[in-house]
Amino acid sequence: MYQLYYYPNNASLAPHFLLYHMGLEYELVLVDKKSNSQKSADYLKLNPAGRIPTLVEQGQPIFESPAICIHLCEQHPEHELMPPLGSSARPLFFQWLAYLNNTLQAELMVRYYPHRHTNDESTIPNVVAAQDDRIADALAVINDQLVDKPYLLGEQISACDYFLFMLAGWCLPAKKSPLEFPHLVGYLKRMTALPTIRAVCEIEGMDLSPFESVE
Ligand SMILES: N[C@@H](CCC(=O)N[C@@H](CS)C(=O)NCC(=O)O)C(=O)O
Repeated sequence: MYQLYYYPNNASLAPHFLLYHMGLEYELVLVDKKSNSQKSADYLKLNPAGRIPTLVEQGQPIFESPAICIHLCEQHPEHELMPPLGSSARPLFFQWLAYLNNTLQAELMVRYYPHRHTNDESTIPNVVAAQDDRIADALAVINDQLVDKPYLLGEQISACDYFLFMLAGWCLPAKKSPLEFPHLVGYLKRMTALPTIRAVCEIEGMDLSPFESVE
Protein backbone atom coordinates (compact mmCIF):
# COMPACT_ATOMS: atom_id res chain seq x y z
CA MET A 1 0.00 0.00 0.00
CA TYR A 2 1.43 3.36 -1.06
CA GLN A 3 0.49 6.79 0.26
CA LEU A 4 0.74 9.67 -2.17
CA TYR A 5 0.85 13.14 -0.63
CA TYR A 6 -0.70 15.22 -3.35
CA TYR A 7 -2.51 18.35 -4.37
CA PRO A 8 -4.72 18.34 -7.51
CA ASN A 9 -2.83 19.05 -10.73
CA ASN A 10 0.50 19.46 -8.91
CA ALA A 11 3.74 17.52 -9.43
CA SER A 12 1.97 14.60 -7.74
CA LEU A 13 -0.10 14.10 -10.89
CA ALA A 14 2.49 12.03 -12.82
CA PRO A 15 3.05 9.59 -9.92
CA HIS A 16 -0.73 9.42 -9.50
CA PHE A 17 -1.10 8.43 -13.18
CA LEU A 18 1.47 5.65 -12.68
CA LEU A 19 -0.11 4.30 -9.50
CA TYR A 20 -3.46 4.14 -11.27
CA HIS A 21 -2.11 2.74 -14.57
CA MET A 22 -0.32 -0.05 -12.67
CA GLY A 23 -3.45 -0.88 -10.66
CA LEU A 24 -1.56 -0.46 -7.38
CA GLU A 25 -3.20 0.01 -4.02
CA TYR A 26 -2.69 3.57 -2.87
CA GLU A 27 -4.10 6.14 -0.51
CA LEU A 28 -4.22 9.81 -1.46
CA VAL A 29 -3.31 12.26 1.30
CA LEU A 30 -4.18 15.86 0.48
CA VAL A 31 -1.47 18.42 1.28
CA ASP A 32 -3.50 21.60 1.54
CA LYS A 33 -1.38 24.00 -0.46
CA LYS A 34 -3.94 26.76 0.09
CA SER A 35 -2.93 26.81 3.76
CA ASN A 36 0.77 26.18 2.95
CA SER A 37 0.66 22.70 4.55
CA GLN A 38 3.66 21.65 2.45
CA LYS A 39 5.71 23.81 4.84
CA SER A 40 4.17 22.37 8.05
CA ALA A 41 6.49 20.70 10.56
CA ASP A 42 4.82 17.31 10.07
CA TYR A 43 5.11 17.40 6.29
CA LEU A 44 8.71 18.65 6.40
CA LYS A 45 9.59 15.48 8.33
CA LEU A 46 8.56 13.53 5.22
CA ASN A 47 9.84 15.98 2.65
CA PRO A 48 12.38 18.53 3.91
CA ALA A 49 12.12 20.39 0.60
CA GLY A 50 8.53 21.35 1.49
CA ARG A 51 7.26 20.46 -1.96
CA ILE A 52 4.51 18.25 -3.34
CA PRO A 53 4.60 15.26 -3.93
CA THR A 54 5.89 12.70 -1.48
CA LEU A 55 5.31 8.97 -1.83
CA VAL A 56 5.43 6.85 1.30
CA GLU A 57 6.10 3.15 0.88
CA GLN A 58 6.18 1.02 4.00
CA GLY A 59 7.06 4.04 6.13
CA GLN A 60 9.80 5.24 3.76
CA PRO A 61 9.17 8.66 2.21
CA ILE A 62 10.47 9.45 -1.28
CA PHE A 63 10.27 12.91 -2.80
CA GLU A 64 10.92 14.37 -6.29
CA SER A 65 8.31 13.42 -8.82
CA PRO A 66 10.67 11.84 -11.42
CA ALA A 67 12.39 9.78 -8.71
CA ILE A 68 9.00 8.48 -7.58
CA CYS A 69 8.08 7.63 -11.19
CA ILE A 70 11.35 5.75 -11.80
CA HIS A 71 10.96 3.89 -8.52
CA LEU A 72 7.40 2.78 -9.34
CA CYS A 73 8.52 1.64 -12.81
CA GLU A 74 11.38 -0.35 -11.30
CA GLN A 75 9.20 -1.91 -8.64
CA HIS A 76 6.56 -2.95 -11.17
CA PRO A 77 8.41 -3.71 -14.43
CA GLU A 78 5.57 -5.90 -15.69
CA HIS A 79 3.67 -2.72 -16.64
CA GLU A 80 6.46 -1.77 -19.06
CA LEU A 81 6.34 1.95 -18.36
CA MET A 82 10.17 2.11 -18.47
CA PRO A 83 12.29 0.23 -21.05
CA PRO A 84 14.24 -2.62 -19.45
CA LEU A 85 17.98 -2.60 -18.75
CA GLY A 86 19.83 -3.31 -22.00
CA SER A 87 17.09 -1.85 -24.22
CA SER A 88 18.23 0.90 -26.60
CA ALA A 89 15.17 2.90 -25.53
CA ARG A 90 16.26 3.00 -21.88
CA PRO A 91 18.75 5.88 -22.14
CA LEU A 92 16.14 7.81 -24.11
CA PHE A 93 13.68 7.27 -21.27
CA PHE A 94 16.14 8.90 -18.86
CA GLN A 95 16.94 11.62 -21.37
CA TRP A 96 13.31 12.64 -21.84
CA LEU A 97 12.36 12.35 -18.18
CA ALA A 98 15.35 14.52 -17.29
CA TYR A 99 14.51 17.02 -20.03
CA LEU A 100 10.92 17.25 -18.86
CA ASN A 101 11.86 17.65 -15.21
CA ASN A 102 15.06 19.69 -15.43
CA THR A 103 14.13 21.93 -18.33
CA LEU A 104 10.39 22.24 -18.98
CA GLN A 105 9.27 21.76 -15.37
CA ALA A 106 12.05 24.02 -14.07
CA GLU A 107 11.03 26.80 -16.46
CA LEU A 108 7.38 26.34 -15.46
CA MET A 109 8.26 26.63 -11.77
CA VAL A 110 9.83 30.04 -12.38
CA ARG A 111 6.72 31.09 -14.31
CA TYR A 112 4.40 29.94 -11.53
CA TYR A 113 6.50 31.40 -8.69
CA PRO A 114 7.99 34.53 -10.37
CA HIS A 115 8.16 36.45 -7.07
CA ARG A 116 10.86 33.96 -5.94
CA HIS A 117 13.03 35.01 -8.88
CA THR A 118 13.16 38.76 -8.47
CA ASN A 119 13.56 41.16 -5.60
CA ASP A 120 11.65 43.85 -7.48
CA GLU A 121 7.91 43.17 -7.72
CA SER A 122 7.53 45.46 -10.70
CA THR A 123 9.61 43.05 -12.81
CA ILE A 124 7.32 40.06 -12.23
CA PRO A 125 5.55 40.52 -15.62
CA ASN A 126 8.99 40.49 -17.29
CA VAL A 127 9.95 37.25 -15.52
CA VAL A 128 6.69 35.65 -16.69
CA ALA A 129 7.17 36.89 -20.27
CA ALA A 130 10.76 35.61 -20.38
CA GLN A 131 9.61 32.23 -19.08
CA ASP A 132 6.89 32.02 -21.73
CA ASP A 133 9.62 32.19 -24.38
CA ARG A 134 11.68 29.52 -22.65
CA ILE A 135 8.64 27.27 -22.25
CA ALA A 136 7.86 27.67 -25.96
CA ASP A 137 11.47 26.67 -26.79
CA ALA A 138 11.14 23.48 -24.72
CA LEU A 139 7.73 22.66 -26.23
CA ALA A 140 9.22 23.06 -29.71
CA VAL A 141 11.88 20.43 -28.92
CA ILE A 142 9.19 18.04 -27.67
CA ASN A 143 6.93 18.78 -30.63
CA ASP A 144 9.76 17.81 -33.02
CA GLN A 145 10.21 14.53 -31.17
CA LEU A 146 6.54 13.67 -31.83
CA VAL A 147 6.64 14.24 -35.61
CA ASP A 148 6.45 10.55 -36.47
CA LYS A 149 5.84 8.87 -33.12
CA PRO A 150 2.66 8.20 -31.18
CA TYR A 151 4.55 8.48 -27.86
CA LEU A 152 7.75 10.22 -26.74
CA LEU A 153 9.84 7.04 -26.96
CA GLY A 154 8.15 5.63 -30.06
CA GLU A 155 5.38 3.07 -30.36
CA GLN A 156 4.96 2.32 -26.66
CA ILE A 157 3.68 4.55 -23.90
CA SER A 158 6.08 5.15 -21.00
CA ALA A 159 6.11 7.09 -17.74
CA CYS A 160 7.60 9.99 -19.75
CA ASP A 161 4.25 10.42 -21.51
CA TYR A 162 2.34 10.70 -18.27
CA PHE A 163 4.95 13.20 -17.05
CA LEU A 164 4.62 15.22 -20.25
CA PHE A 165 0.82 15.23 -20.00
CA MET A 166 1.09 16.68 -16.49
CA LEU A 167 3.43 19.46 -17.65
CA ALA A 168 1.40 20.18 -20.79
CA GLY A 169 -1.58 21.09 -18.61
CA TRP A 170 0.57 23.54 -16.68
CA CYS A 171 1.71 25.10 -19.98
CA LEU A 172 -1.84 25.99 -21.08
CA PRO A 173 -1.72 29.58 -19.71
CA ALA A 174 1.64 30.30 -21.40
CA LYS A 175 1.76 32.75 -24.31
CA LYS A 176 2.28 29.87 -26.74
CA SER A 177 0.07 27.03 -25.53
CA PRO A 178 1.05 23.39 -26.21
CA LEU A 179 -2.14 23.24 -28.29
CA GLU A 180 -0.49 25.54 -30.85
CA PHE A 181 2.17 22.93 -31.67
CA PRO A 182 0.94 20.70 -34.51
CA HIS A 183 2.32 17.35 -33.29
CA LEU A 184 1.80 17.99 -29.60
CA VAL A 185 -1.84 18.82 -30.12
CA GLY A 186 -2.72 15.44 -31.65
CA TYR A 187 -0.63 13.66 -29.05
CA LEU A 188 -2.36 15.45 -26.17
CA LYS A 189 -5.78 14.71 -27.60
CA ARG A 190 -4.86 11.01 -27.84
CA MET A 191 -3.45 11.00 -24.31
CA THR A 192 -6.66 12.59 -23.02
CA ALA A 193 -8.62 9.58 -24.27
CA LEU A 194 -6.59 7.12 -22.18
CA PRO A 195 -8.59 5.53 -19.34
CA THR A 196 -5.86 6.34 -16.77
CA ILE A 197 -5.80 10.03 -17.70
CA ARG A 198 -9.59 10.25 -17.60
CA ALA A 199 -9.93 8.42 -14.28
CA VAL A 200 -7.13 10.25 -12.44
CA CYS A 201 -8.23 13.67 -13.69
CA GLU A 202 -11.75 12.86 -12.52
CA ILE A 203 -10.42 11.87 -9.07
CA GLU A 204 -8.41 15.11 -8.88
CA GLY A 205 -11.33 17.20 -10.18
CA MET A 206 -9.43 18.39 -13.24
CA ASP A 207 -10.96 19.81 -16.40
CA LEU A 208 -9.86 17.99 -19.57
CA SER A 209 -11.98 20.08 -21.92
CA PRO A 210 -9.06 22.24 -23.25
CA PHE A 211 -7.52 19.05 -24.68
CA GLU A 212 -10.80 17.54 -25.85
CA SER A 213 -12.08 20.56 -27.72
CA VAL A 214 -9.10 20.87 -30.10
CA GLU A 215 -9.63 20.03 -33.78
N1 LIG B 1 11.28 19.00 -8.32
C1 LIG B 1 10.09 18.76 -7.53
C2 LIG B 1 9.24 20.01 -7.60
C3 LIG B 1 7.98 19.88 -6.82
C4 LIG B 1 7.24 21.19 -6.75
O1 LIG B 1 7.78 22.28 -6.99
N2 LIG B 1 5.96 21.09 -6.40
C5 LIG B 1 5.15 22.29 -6.28
C6 LIG B 1 3.73 21.99 -6.72
S1 LIG B 1 3.66 21.57 -8.43
C7 LIG B 1 5.10 22.71 -4.83
O2 LIG B 1 5.17 21.90 -3.93
N3 LIG B 1 4.95 24.02 -4.63
C8 LIG B 1 4.78 24.58 -3.33
C9 LIG B 1 5.96 25.38 -2.89
O3 LIG B 1 6.97 25.48 -3.62
O4 LIG B 1 5.87 25.92 -1.78
C10 LIG B 1 9.35 17.55 -8.07
O5 LIG B 1 9.39 17.34 -9.28
O6 LIG B 1 8.77 16.80 -7.28
